[in-house]
Amino acid sequence: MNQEKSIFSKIIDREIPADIVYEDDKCIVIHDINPKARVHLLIIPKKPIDTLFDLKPEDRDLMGHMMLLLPQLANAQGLDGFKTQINTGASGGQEVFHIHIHLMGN
Ligand code: DGP
Repeated sequence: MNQEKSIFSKIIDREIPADIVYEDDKCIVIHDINPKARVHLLIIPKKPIDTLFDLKPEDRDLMGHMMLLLPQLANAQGLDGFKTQINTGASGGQEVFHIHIHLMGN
């Protein structure tokens, strides 16, 4: 695991500000600082997993939890459809090495 605290862990720990739309014991949801759609949310686990390549079998429930949140968040934002994206690895376009799901809708 990357030893340095990610920008998302700093947001989770309230060390830097973010526009938080949802939080529970497993994850936090914020507005992307550089939105690519009218609604662009990031669903971020509190557990600092670097990339999808680093997932362990014990992360199954956590990942399922985040997937189940997607339609709830979309409904709350008034979206009747949305796109999701998980960039993985530098060559996959990942910039922040702390797993997150992009939810984008217009
Ligand atoms: P990715 O390429 O999947 O790693 O996307 C990282 C996203 O995180 C990118 O769309 C911009 C967003 N982002 C980066 N830093 C911050 C930040 O400090 N606050 C917020 N809200 N979003 C950030």
